Amino acid sequence: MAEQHDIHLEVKGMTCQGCVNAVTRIVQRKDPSAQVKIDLAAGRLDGAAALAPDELAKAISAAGYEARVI
Ligand SMILES: [Cu+2]
Repeated sequence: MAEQHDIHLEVKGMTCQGCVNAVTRIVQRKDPSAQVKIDLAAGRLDGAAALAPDELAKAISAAGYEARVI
């Protein structure tokens, strides 16, 4: 079984629910079993995934958002 990592990211550039859905899809494409909770107002993503947090931040940033591990 894949190791789960706690994920805590700051994500800048999300302005609406569509952005939240897009970021959620990016995470789930990388790891379909990932648990993700996004706080749009706070610009925060918390959850758990089999990927390293910085790998997820890179994938999200590649889609045009500004993500960093916090
Ligand atoms: Cu949006």
